[in-house]
Amino acid sequence: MKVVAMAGGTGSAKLLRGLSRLPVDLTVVANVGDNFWAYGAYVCPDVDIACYTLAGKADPRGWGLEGDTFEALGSFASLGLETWFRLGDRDLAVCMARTEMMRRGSSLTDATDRIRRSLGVRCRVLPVTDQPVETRLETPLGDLHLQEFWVRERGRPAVRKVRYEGAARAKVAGGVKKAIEGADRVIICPANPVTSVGPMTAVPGFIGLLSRTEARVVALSPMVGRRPVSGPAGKLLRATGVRPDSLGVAGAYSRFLDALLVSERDAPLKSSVEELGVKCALTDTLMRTPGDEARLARELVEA
Ligand code: FO1
Repeated sequence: MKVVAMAGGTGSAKLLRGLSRLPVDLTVVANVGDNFWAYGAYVCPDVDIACYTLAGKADPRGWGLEGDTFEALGSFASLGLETWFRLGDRDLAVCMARTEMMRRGSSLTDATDRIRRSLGVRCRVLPVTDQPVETRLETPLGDLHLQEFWVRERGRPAVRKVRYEGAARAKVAGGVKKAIEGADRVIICPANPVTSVGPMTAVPGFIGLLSRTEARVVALSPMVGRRPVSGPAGKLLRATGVRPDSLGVAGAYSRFLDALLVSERDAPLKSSVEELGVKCALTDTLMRTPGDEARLARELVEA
């Protein structure tokens, strides 16, 4: 079975680990909206956490490499740079290698492929597009990059508006188009609908691909009640006028979604989700152990 997993950050990475243990042909399509320039290097957090997790090298905190050191960061600080973005030394090396490959003419897709192979990752990891797309938030502190909002400002500023800069000029990467067209299942990981899935569906043609594919499109909701399992999804769903719960997620994805796995605590939402034409299955959606990751991966493939 050919499975395409659309992935964002931490929650997605856990599910990818579960999916990678199933006997399926897995392709990961990663968000690029939170890509960020730091210390002269092009950082691609969602591409990287997918690769690090699938290589068994991710730090349990949800970003970066396990056991990494922060010597370069100390040097940047003593040189007077702001160091709120804590990029580890080996992580910095990966990002610098990517920057160098791209400076010499590689696409982000090709650079990602070299990186995932060097880490020993067997499945394909594809950035959704090779053009820059940047999630930017309008706040009382001004127009902020997602990393400035989430890491520097700790997600505190009010958010008035979210936009995906560059998305209108971007193109779905060729490998992504082929993977979705040839898939049996497209799985939307429990990613932030606004900052992880939104930048992908904002790329012209992506929603058409999801709507037209013969693959079943299934998602695992990142919300339990009105709270996200992690990250700022609740606040950002509200800012974009979407109900901050699984019904809101179903509505946001209803144009292309066949089934949604929802927390059993949200059983009262089931009939409203199904009125949107989306099959709703109830389960324990939290991933505390590798057993949970594998169970949810299986349930999604079978949904
Ligand atoms: N998240 C943090 O909360 N603090 C950090 O200092 C931080 C550094 C960092 C470095 C590299 C990287 O790939 C990700 C990093 N993240 C950090 C995670 C990142 O901000 C977001 O969680 C993702 O962009 C969301 O997908």
